[in-house]
Amino acid sequence: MIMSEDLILYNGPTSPFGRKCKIVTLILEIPHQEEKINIYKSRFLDEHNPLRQVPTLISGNRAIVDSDNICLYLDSISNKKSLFPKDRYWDCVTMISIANGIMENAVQRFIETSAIPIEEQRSKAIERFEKKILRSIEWIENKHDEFVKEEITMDQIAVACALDYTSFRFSSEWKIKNTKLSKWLEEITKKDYMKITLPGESFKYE
Ligand SMILES: N[C@@H](CCC(=O)N[C@@H](CS)C(=O)NCC(=O)O)C(=O)O
Repeated sequence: MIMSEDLILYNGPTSPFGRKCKIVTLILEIPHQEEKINIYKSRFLDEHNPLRQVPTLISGNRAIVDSDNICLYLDSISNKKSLFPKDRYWDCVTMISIANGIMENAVQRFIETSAIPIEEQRSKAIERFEKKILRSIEWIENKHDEFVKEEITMDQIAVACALDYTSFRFSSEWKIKNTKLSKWLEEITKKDYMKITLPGESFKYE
């Protein structure tokens, strides 16, 4: 039996990658402690994760890094139905990677536009981040009927986090053209696991 003191999820207040992991703990009802840390002041984490990133999961004396590995690990220790459907496993993990790519580009775009003095910002890079985000959302929209099922799965969790983060840090304009995803996100954001994990106040980039 897993005890809450066995697992510590180091998370950030706005990380979409951390949100994915937290949602998995909620859906699979995995007891754990969550610590929201200021990553820029968390030198203690380097010993476990030299990239010093959230999310990082500590399980006993093992550290698990990267949100995908954490979600797989949480799924593996749960006795609930897996969030990775066997019959469409490769489509599911591919969709997760595209959703992760949206998050990575949105994070990079946000850093470039909010933490770098305007005269040093790279407009070509910003344009590339935005193109990748919008092209990926359109790609997911076209696959909507394949991956949106009654039952929640890991790819749906990743896509919901990616879309919500895009609206939070970049723009909600993607909703105009991608109406199926927009409607679906509206429904899924009513779930407790989405409400409980809404982004909080971020720490200053340093
Ligand atoms: N591939 C990683 C990405 C995690 C990531 O980029 N985390 C960001 C917060 S959203 C972070 O910790 N940034 C601090 C830094 O890289 O210095 C994952 O999936 O967990």
